Amino acid sequence: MLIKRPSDIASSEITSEAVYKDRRRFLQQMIGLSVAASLGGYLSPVQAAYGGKPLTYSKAKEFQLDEKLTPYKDVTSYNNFYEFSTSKQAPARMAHTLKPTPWNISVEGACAKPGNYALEDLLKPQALEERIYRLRCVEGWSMAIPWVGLPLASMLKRFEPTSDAKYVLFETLYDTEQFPNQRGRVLDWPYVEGLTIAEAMNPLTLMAVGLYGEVLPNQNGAPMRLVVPWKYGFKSIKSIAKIRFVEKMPTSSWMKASSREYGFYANVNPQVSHPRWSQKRERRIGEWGRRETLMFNGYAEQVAHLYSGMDLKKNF
Ligand SMILES: Nc1nc2c(c(=O)[nH]1)N[C@H]1C(S)=C(S)[C@@H](COP(=O)(O)O)O[C@H]1N2
Ligand SMILES: [Mo]
Repeated sequence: MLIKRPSDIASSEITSEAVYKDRRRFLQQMIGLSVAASLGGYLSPVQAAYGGKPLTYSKAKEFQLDEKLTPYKDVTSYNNFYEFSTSKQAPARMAHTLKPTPWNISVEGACAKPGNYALEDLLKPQALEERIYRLRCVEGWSMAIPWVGLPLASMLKRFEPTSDAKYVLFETLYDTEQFPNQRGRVLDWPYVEGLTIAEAMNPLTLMAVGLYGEVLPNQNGAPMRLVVPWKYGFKSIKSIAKIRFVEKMPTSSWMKASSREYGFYANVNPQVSHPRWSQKRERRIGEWGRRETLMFNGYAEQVAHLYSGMDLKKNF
């Protein structure tokens, strides 16, 4: 059981605001200590709570980041989630209409094990890990976020994709009761994204179910969202209800909205401008000034080989 129900939570885990703040400081110190003490690829399981339901996970040693984390408050109150609103402040206020439990994921297309899966069953045998990733929005801001999730590859492998599976398509839930802005036409709903099978299977690609040690807040894409850290933020689709293995390159919602501005690959690239603005610099949320944007958002070592010989200006 990964996600604790309220009845499973011992009263000792329910803390007052003051205790919680102290504990937060304490946990940050503990995390620092255990990083120093670790020898293996993973550190021992940690449980932390920042306000939501706590998750049990291990810190993935390879995927830490020597940068200040974006404060929890900013991560959970400055969001892009057009199913609620195009305002970045609104999702945190509105996202209570989303009901992330129970949640089913429909798996379709070129695989041996299609079906309708309960999220719980997909997570049960898997060990969650914490990875700190940069998230770079195409609009020019960024964050550093401690996600909790599992490698997308380990989730996809159990569906046994066939050799026809050249791409993976993802869809957000379509439900105008839970997502009121799906009644409007700001995008062609449901939100669709896609990856090549090699991108999906790359060890960096994460299926996140939490952040800051707790179950994903609704506004961050509960109960399950993609995190593809070398691509612009819009590739990291939230509240996924469908996964389909396909032979042809999917057309994403943003490609449909403006194919001139948003391509399939959407790799972070300071050398390739958006038609309306430069991508050379970014503003880290919660900090002053601007920093240089890094090629592939700083993950070139892990992913540049996926695009060798490709014209990145054409394949933006
Ligand atoms: N379904 C869905 N997924 C989405 C979006 C959205 O509007 N709807 N916005 C994207 C964009 S543009 C960004 S930058 C990130 C923001 O994630 P965050 O709010 O957790 O920081 O989510 C991405 N995933
Ligand atoms: Mo974004």
